[in-house]
Formats: sequence, structure tokens, C-alpha cells
Amino acid sequence: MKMNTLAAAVLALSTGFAMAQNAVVTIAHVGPTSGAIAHLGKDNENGAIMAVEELNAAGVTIGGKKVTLKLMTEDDGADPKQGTSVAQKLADAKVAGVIGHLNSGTSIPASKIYSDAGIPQISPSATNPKYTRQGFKTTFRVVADDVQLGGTLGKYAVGTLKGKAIAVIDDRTAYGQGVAEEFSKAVVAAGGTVVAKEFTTDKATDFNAILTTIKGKKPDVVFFGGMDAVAGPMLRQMKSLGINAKFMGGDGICSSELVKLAGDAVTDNQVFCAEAGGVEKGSKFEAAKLDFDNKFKAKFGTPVQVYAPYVYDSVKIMVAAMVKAGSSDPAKYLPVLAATKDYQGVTGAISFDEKGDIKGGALTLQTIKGGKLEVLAVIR
Ligand code: ABU
Repeated sequence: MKMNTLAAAVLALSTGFAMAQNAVVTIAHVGPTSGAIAHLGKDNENGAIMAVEELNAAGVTIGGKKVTLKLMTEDDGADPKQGTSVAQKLADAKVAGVIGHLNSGTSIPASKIYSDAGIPQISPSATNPKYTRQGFKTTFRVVADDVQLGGTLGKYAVGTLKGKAIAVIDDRTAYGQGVAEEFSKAVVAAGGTVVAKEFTTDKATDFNAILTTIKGKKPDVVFFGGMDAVAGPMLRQMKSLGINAKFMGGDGICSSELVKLAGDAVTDNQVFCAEAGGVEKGSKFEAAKLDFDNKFKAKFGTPVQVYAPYVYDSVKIMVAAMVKAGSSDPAKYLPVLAATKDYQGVTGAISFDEKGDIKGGALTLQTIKGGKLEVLAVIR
């Protein structure tokens, strides 16, 4: 027993010594870990922590040398200005790569700074199409975009939910406004009518004025382009005002937190939302995703909100590109990252197109039923 303890101590010391000798490769994660959607930022950050810990435990060799990965975590508060200031800090620190940001409103302006510095950036959750349409070689995304999200949800509102009169609200962010516009276009194309267009902000808590206007239009469906922190109180105020319409939103509201925030203000099959990714039931990725969800809950004591697994895959894709390129120098591994093809992640098979977008991205359409999110369909 004593010998085992001694052997373990020697091993720990020698492992620690070896780790200390390893070159350090710094990857950054950025998301809003403060503010109204800090729960989503922390969810994303935890996905990065999990990936880096697993990689270090397994051992990473780049260009024939053992390396230790270091995760630098930054908070952008979901604020575009704070986002660019953090991006400049990371560029000055010459990090090897960036995973983030969470929001489109921060990812888009930050992407110019990373592009100028030649630093690869993978967003696990920013869905505004503009993010990858700026001609930057350093910009990647592992989820579907708002054209796909808004388009699919608009078609669903009219075709499946049989909505005729549809009210649309957005929070004036790059994401909220963009997804609401795509949704509205698809509603009209499917033969529905947008009877009201209202807006709020991503910090608002009182929606009585806009909801009263909307109530007067008697909508079958209310769509909200924005995040769960705003959608929860909005649903409660809809109930107080007696608005019984279906409620829809994109990935920003499709979180386990929304279920808590809305509480008993929602009835079964009243809320519909879509995550901008997903794996089909019965596919070879189903078990890996479930395993990730279980490990995540055991490690952090909280369920996945939305995008932690996409962050986890993003870190692993970036490191796989460094290993394959034999270098963590962005100029050397960037072309390998761009050529990522059929990477087998926990969120499915990932390949990038010429813009840095995921090829053939999926959506997971969900509803709230029995106080939980329930998957209705995975759509490609
Ligand atoms: N995609 C929803 C949340 C993040 C964003 O695009 O702003």
C-alpha cells in the first residue's frame, strides 16, 4: 500500500514535471459570462473547459513535441463594444485560436480583429449569416445560420401550426433582428400574414405596451427574435394579458433555462423553437451526444443549455487541425482547419464550406412539454 502511494506520488511528480516542460499552446474562449445571458456564456465556457481537460489528459503532440493546452477565458458581456475590446486583448496576447463569441452582435465585429491578426475563430453559436460572409479566411461556424433557422420556423408556423395571423417581435440585436426578418419572409412566402412587427431590447423586462398592441391584432402565433432571458418574462406577461397564441423563437430561446424562466406561464405545445444543429435519432452520433450531455451534467452539476457540445467540438476541431498541420502557428494550421472534412464530433459530422460555414447543418425543432424541452424533429 505504502509502495503504491509512493509510486503514485512519483508518477504525479514526474507527470507534473513533464507537463511543466511542455510547450504551452493558448486557446481562448469568449462568451458573455456576466449579464442576463451569463448562464449561456458559462454553458459555452464549460464546453471549452471539458474539451481542453480531456485533450490534456489524453496528451497532445504537435510537430513531434508534447504540448499543454491552456484555455484563456474572457467575458464579452454580450456587448459589441466589450466584444471588440476583448478581441483586441486576445490578438495582442497572440493566442493560437479563439472559440467564440456566443452572440452574433459580438462575433461579427470581433471577427475583423481576428482576421487582421490572422487568428482562426470558430463560433459555436453566432447564427447571423453576415458573420461568415465578410470574406475573412479566419472565420468559421459549426451551426446553421438564421436564414435556415428563420426560414424553417416561418414555414412551420404557417404549414404545420396553421398560423394565419402572425406577430413578430425582435430585440434589435444582430441575431434577433436577423432571425425575425428571415422568419417574416418565410411566413409571407408560405401564405401567412405578419399582422404586427414590434421591437424591444435585449435588456428589457416590461413588454406590456407592445403585447397590448399585439393582442389587438389577434395573432395565432407570436415570434420572438431574441434570447431566453427576455423570452421568459415575455411569456409570463403574455399569460397575464390573456394572449393564448403559440410562441416561437430561434436557438436563442431554445434552452433549458427558458423552461425555468417561463415556469407555469406556458402550456404544453405552446412554445416552439429550434437549435441550430442536432443529431438524428438512431444515427451513429446519438450515443456520443447523450454521453456528452451526461458527462457534462455530472461534471458541472447543471444540464447543457444549448451550445456547450458545439463549443466542445470546436475546440477539438481546432486542436485536430494543429496536430495535423504539425504546428499551432495560425498561418500554418489555418489551411488545415479550413479543409476540415467529416470531423466526427458529438454534434455530428462537421465539414466547412468555402465561407467557413458548416456544410449541411441541421436544426432541432423542439417544444416545451411536461415542463421540459422535447425534440419534435431534426431537419436538414
Ligand atoms: N444564435 C442565437 C444566439 C447567438 C447569436 O447568434 O446572437
